[in-house]
Amino acid sequence: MLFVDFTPPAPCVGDLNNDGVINTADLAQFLGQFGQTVAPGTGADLTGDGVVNTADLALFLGRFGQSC
Ligand SMILES: [Ca+2]
Repeated sequence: MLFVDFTPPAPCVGDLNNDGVINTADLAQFLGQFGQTVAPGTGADLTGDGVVNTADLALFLGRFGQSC
């Protein structure tokens, strides 16, 4: 019997340009939004509090270089 996993892929936190890798291209986007107020959870607001700040940067850097 074949089981198919329909679990949706986990959101790739930090992959801002959705190319599957968290790299310098994402960092450029991240820094472009740093300090800005955005809709919670969008763009570089990785923590979902509506502000792109050092908390988001810490999360971003923790995932830097990973693929997903
Ligand atoms: Ca990317």
